[in-house]
Amino acid sequence: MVTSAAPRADRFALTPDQLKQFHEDGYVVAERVFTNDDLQPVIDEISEELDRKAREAVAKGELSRAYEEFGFDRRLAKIDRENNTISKSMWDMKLILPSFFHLMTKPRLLDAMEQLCGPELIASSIYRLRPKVPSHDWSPVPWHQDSAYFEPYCDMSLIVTVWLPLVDSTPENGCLWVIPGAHKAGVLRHHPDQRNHYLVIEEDEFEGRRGVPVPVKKGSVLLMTNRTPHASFENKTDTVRWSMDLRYQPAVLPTNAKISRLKGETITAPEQLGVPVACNPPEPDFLVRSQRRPNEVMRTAEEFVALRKNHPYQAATDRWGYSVAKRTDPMGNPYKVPKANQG
Ligand SMILES: O=C(O)CCC(=O)C(=O)O
Repeated sequence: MVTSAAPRADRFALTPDQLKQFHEDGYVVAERVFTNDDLQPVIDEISEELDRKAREAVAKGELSRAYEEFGFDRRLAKIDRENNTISKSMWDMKLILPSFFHLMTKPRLLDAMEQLCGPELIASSIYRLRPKVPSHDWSPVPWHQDSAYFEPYCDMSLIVTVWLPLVDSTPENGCLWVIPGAHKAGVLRHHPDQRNHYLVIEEDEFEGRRGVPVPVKKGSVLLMTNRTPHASFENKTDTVRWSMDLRYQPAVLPTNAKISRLKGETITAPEQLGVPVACNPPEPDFLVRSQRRPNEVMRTAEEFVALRKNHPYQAATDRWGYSVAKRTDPMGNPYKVPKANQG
């Protein structure tokens, strides 16, 4: 007898209005995608890392005390007033934690991603952790489209950004802003900022369209297309705006995930000039949901951590005078390029 898995009772679905807004405006907020229980392991693992870094800094004489009496939303803000290397060392993709994998693969989130990208679903492992501490000059992120960082070949395909706060995000603590409808114009001109850290769109490129703030509560997510211009400004509170951003794409697009290719999917071969190995070659993709090759779905956090740590650097197209190899992190250090790929 053939048995099939029972449908999950808590399957998540974006409503028709939400789907319409996503496609028309380039963004939508989906509420209550995550429970506190979903987010707590991430908060706990980040807090453990922070605790370890704070104690290490105290032992080295780089911090007067560890501020352990403060909770998740305040401790790093207190530390940062004395020592700003700790917050910078947690920014971006520097932390690779098992709980990140569990969050990226939560069934309700993947349900929404499947609605937008289809059933053969890749998590592009371009994930970022952003502890936006108060009054910092590096944590505001200038106007940009995520596609500006990706391969031009993928410009007109859909890669979904999932922006999720680990505390409520508000205009005061630096929530995201978006330009509704501007995703329809394609990829606008970008240039590297003065520190060669971020890419920037000058506001006159928006031809009069104005940005709107998008406050998002903890547990909810902001979904954006890869061409939705967005930015975030200074955190004017005394707490930390912790957030993560994740990305998903259909497997039909270029991907460096180790999966078999199906008929009609993009494959990369030397003779296929112009097809990149992935939409963002410097970082590794993995399969998170699949009907047609379920055995190739990544199942464990250990695999994710190993993939992330061992990914061999793959060059990306440099269309703005801003290649990853030349980029600097918030501390002014070059991004790590594995030795085998240098020079
Ligand atoms: O979290 C932020 O402040 C910026 C996020 C962002 O630029 C992104 O998700 O692409």
